[in-house]
Amino acid sequence: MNLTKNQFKEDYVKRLTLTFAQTTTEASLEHKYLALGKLIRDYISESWAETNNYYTKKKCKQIYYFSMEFLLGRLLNSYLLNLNIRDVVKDGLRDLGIDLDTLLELEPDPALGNGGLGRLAACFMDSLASLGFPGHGCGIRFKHGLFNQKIINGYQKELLNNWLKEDFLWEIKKPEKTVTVRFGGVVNLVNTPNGIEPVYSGCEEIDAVPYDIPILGSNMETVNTLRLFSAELPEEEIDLNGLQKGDYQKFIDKKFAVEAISQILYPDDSSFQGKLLRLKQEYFFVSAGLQTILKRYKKLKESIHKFSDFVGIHINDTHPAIAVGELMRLLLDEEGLDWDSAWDITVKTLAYTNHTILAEAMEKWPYDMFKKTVPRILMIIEEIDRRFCEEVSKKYEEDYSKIDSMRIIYNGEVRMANLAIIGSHSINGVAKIHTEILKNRELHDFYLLYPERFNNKTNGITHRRWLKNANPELYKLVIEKSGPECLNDTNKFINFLKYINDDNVLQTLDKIKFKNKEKVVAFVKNKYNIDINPFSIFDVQVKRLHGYKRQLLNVFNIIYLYNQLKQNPELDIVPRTFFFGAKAAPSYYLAKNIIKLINSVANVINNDPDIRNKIKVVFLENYGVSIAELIIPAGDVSEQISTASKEASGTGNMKFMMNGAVTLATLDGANVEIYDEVGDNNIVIFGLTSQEVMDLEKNRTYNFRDILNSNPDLQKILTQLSDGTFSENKEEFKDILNHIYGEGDPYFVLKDFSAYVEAQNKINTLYENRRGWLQMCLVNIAHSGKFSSDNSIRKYAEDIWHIKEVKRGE
Ligand code: CR6
Repeated sequence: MNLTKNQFKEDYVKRLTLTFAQTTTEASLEHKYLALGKLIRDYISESWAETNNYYTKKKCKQIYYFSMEFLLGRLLNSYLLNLNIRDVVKDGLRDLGIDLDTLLELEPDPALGNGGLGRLAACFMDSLASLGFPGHGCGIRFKHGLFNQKIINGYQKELLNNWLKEDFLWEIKKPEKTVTVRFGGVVNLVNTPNGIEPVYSGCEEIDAVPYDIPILGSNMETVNTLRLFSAELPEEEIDLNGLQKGDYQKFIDKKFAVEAISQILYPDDSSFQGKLLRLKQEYFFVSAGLQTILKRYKKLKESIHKFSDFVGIHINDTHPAIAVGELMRLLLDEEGLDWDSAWDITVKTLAYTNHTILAEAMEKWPYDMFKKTVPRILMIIEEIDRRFCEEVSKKYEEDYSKIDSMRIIYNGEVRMANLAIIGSHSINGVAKIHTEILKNRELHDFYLLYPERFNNKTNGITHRRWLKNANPELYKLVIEKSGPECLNDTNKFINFLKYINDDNVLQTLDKIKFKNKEKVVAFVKNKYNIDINPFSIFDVQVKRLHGYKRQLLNVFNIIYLYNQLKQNPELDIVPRTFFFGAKAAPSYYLAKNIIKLINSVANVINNDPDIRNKIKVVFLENYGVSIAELIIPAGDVSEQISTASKEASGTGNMKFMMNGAVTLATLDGANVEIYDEVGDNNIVIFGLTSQEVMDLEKNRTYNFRDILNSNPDLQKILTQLSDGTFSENKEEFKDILNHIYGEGDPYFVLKDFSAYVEAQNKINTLYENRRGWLQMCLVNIAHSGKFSSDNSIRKYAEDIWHIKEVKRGE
């Protein structure tokens, strides 16, 4: 956008005065921030309306990305960067005596997601708009996002997230676009002159009110929409007469029950609890989204049979898989299509991404709960299932085990992954190895049945947020050295390799990293009063806390190091700071126990004079997008140490790589592709391979005691978990001990321990060679462009959605 400093200043002062009747000297910081936000919103609004009109006028095929989670992060800085007015705004505000960075800190960070899956959806939104693709998001406007984590005495406490306490600047409520979503009741199929029609009785009807957030592309032209639905009680039910008659309590109960649907995000990442409210949430936003899309489609005046030529709907994991049933319902019941036509449209419209192979994450709803909640959808799914079984039995005759493994309704449960697969034309995994495991193992039967539907789309991250926004100096260096062609094509980051032997560039890299580390040093001092050494290796593991991600392996190595230093305080090691950031699902006891262990170990190590500050351990509270933006640019070592085969892709691995960290990893998820890119010399790989893990699991031959018996270091560590070293309460770490002794070390922490220690030693050696280390960082940055979500989105667009970039001028 073209904006001069003077124009901006004029606009800003006017906005502040009009909104708050104040001058820049009188206004509070909050008002200064709000005025800036409102002004930027004005700047965006025109393009937003134009984009929508253009899509409709040109009848562009539009994609709707249905996702339970969108972990957007703060938006103001992204908007400024994408409008290309950040510098002008910063200078203009400075003239007015206002510091932009201070205002940016005032923005709430909307935490409408748990982890990688939600953040991926946000990166995809950014890439869609920046590349000029007509692609929007559809989800839930949770009143309370993911809980805020507070660490008290080393334990995680969950506090209610209240991101909507103040008005959220970027959303626009669209009450006129409200649709009704129906739950429960009884449905009878009745013969009418128009054919068989469902007749509902005793249903609960809920308003789905849309709130739109503009997704502004860096092309400064496209503004797509993220539509989040909020559950409200229909107005006609607010019967004031009733209230006067004393039905007040009933009214309150009802309002509470309805609003509960969009009240709170379930705090589970890669795990599933069959909670009724969750099923309602899923149906709620899927039904609202599909109804809205159909309404919009009607305006095009095209035949319903051509629906999939104009609309693509993406199912992000199984959470929106109920879309298969709901789209069928709309086409059959509302549009009056016959089954075969409706089914054809449904399959052509829908596409599904699988994000995990973990059995505990698979959504399977109890049949009775499903029937009670969405009776008409169940009827339809039963018919889909019946037809599917009929089709498959023709092919496999009496092979019931095959049919049983694939059918939707089985053993009293409705299996959502099976529904998504049967109802979609495309099924993709999120990294090469993950897709291979799906094809060859987890979904093998489906792969044999529908080989053409399966494809891989490796995840990506938007370099605009994770480099340009989070690490502006590094971004500037990369662009300056690798050429302006990088601006539109991150694959050209590879040009940066030319500087591998350029000492000036290497020194600059070093300086940038050091500055980023100093920011973290100041943050940690200010927040936790811990002194850390900016010259130490910043070794970072930030992600959700989960057994398979093996934060425990990391802690065991720290304890091992501690023991070594205690034995020999003179030991010459490269100083290290170990950072952790992780939220645990509130009912995941093992994960919470690991958080307690990290904090207890930190407490002992950080305060032990024998250690002489050679190692420090820092737990960063309330890890989310904003903390990620601080710590990732400062990382030297990126810990990606999941049990091979369990991490579908990972995306933190890509963010660290792009910011010049060296990856310490197992060959899991997208680590494999990072390894393929940078080669053996620029990554440190250790541990069991996926195949080895899967073989051990299959043969049940792993016995952790074999490892323990032959490793005195490990024996000592496990003993220390109950001998008072880290907690006076000897029972403190019982969940962890039970995980090893009771469950038999299911994630192979002990098995991979020695290899991990060795890998960490290798990191020390590599780090000591400064020039060599900086060269590794440079190689990683140069190859990271491959993992931009722009690349992922281009592939989704071409292979799955069949959409083209839209240039409004043409
Ligand atoms: N937990 C995967 O575990 C992947 C993201 C996004 C996850 C992770 O490896 O990078 O999805 N899976 O594809 C689920 O949420 C089910 C995740 O974030």
